[in-house]
Amino acid sequence: MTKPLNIGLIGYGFMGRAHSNAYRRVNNFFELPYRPVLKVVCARSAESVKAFAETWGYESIETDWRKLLERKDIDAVDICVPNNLHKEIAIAAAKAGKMVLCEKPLSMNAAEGEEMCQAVEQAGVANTVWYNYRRVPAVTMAKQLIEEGRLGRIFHYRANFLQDWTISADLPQGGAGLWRLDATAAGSGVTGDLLAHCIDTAIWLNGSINNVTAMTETFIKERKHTISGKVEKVGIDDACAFLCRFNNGSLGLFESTRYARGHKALYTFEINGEKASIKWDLHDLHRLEYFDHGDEGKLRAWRSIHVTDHGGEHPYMSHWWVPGLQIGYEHSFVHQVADFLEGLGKGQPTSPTFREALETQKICDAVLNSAKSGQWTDVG
Ligand code: SOE
Repeated sequence: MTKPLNIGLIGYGFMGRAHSNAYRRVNNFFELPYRPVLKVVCARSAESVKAFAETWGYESIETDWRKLLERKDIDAVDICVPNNLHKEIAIAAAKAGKMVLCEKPLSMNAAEGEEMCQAVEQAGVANTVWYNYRRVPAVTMAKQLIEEGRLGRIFHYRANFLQDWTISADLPQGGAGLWRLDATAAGSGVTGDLLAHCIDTAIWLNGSINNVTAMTETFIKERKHTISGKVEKVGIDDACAFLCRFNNGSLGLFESTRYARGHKALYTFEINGEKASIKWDLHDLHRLEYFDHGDEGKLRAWRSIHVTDHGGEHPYMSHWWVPGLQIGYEHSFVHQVADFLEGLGKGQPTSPTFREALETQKICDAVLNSAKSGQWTDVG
C-alpha cells in the first residue's frame, strides 16, 4: 500500500516550482511505496505564498520556516531558498527529525556542508541534494555505458555550462530572482551555480578529482543592490575555467560563464576513452552521442542515440509515453523524487546524499582557492 509522505517546501522560486511539479506527477507514472502530500509551503510574503499554494495545491502556508519545522504533520523538508540559508534550515530540520531534500549546491562552502552532513547523519534522516541532470535518461545511460566498460580507459573529460543572462551592467544584484548575483546569498557565481552541476555529473561518471588549477573573472565589478538600493561591489565569479586531474589518470577541462552571448543554458560534456567516446548536450537532452572504435571500419561513425526506447534498455523511459516520444527537463526532477521514494521503501540512500554532494563542494572550494592563488590546488 502507498503511504503518504508529507512535504514541507521552503521557498517557491524556479526550483520550488520544479520540485512541486515533480511531487505532483510522480505517482501518476511510477509505482512507489510513498505518495508525496503537498502539506505546506513556506515563504516570507503571505500573499505570494498563498497564491503559490493555490496554484500548486499545497494544503497550508507558513511564513516562518521555524514554525514549519515544529509541525508534527511534516515528514520531509524541501529547501529551495538561496544558498546562504541552506545550512541553518537543514541542520534544524535534521534536529527536528525531518528528512531533508536540499536544492543544489549543498552549501556556501565545504565547511558548512560538513556540518550539514554531520547533522543529517547524527539524526539518521534520509537526505538528498537535487543534482537533477544525473537523472536525464541519456546521462544515466552514459553512466551505464561507462560501468559496462564500453569506453575502456578514460583519457579526457570536458564540460561546459554557458549562459548569457547577466551581460547587462544594468542588471541589479540581490533579491528574488537575482540573489545568484549576490555573493552573500549565493556564496559564489558560476562556480557554485553551474560548474557544481558539471562537477557532480563528472565525479559520478568519472570518479574523484585530485587537484585543480582555475581562473575566474568578474566582468561587471559593481551593480546596484536590489535591497540596499546602493551600488555595491560584485563578489561573485561571472566566469570560471579550470583544468583538473581525475584520480583515474584522466584530464579534465571545465568552463562556465554567464557571458557567452547566444547561449542560454548550454550544458555539454564529452568523455573520450580508449575504446569509445560519448557526448551529451542539454539543448538536445534526450540524445546521447556515441562513437565506438570497435564498429566495423567502413560504418564507424558517431551515432546519435535517441534515448527514448522501452523494454528496460533506456533508463526511466518505460514509465513515460510510447517508444520514440521524448521527455524534458522537468522529468529529471520527477525521476529524483521517484528514486527518493523508492529508496525510502527499501531503506536505501538516494544519490547524491549530502555526504556525496559535499565532494562537489570541496572541488568548488579548491577551484575558487586556486583562482585566487594562481596555484594548482589539491581537493581538500
Ligand atoms: C541558473 O540560471 C540556473 O537556473 C541554475 O541555478 C540551475 O541549477 C541550472 O540547472 C539552470 O540554470
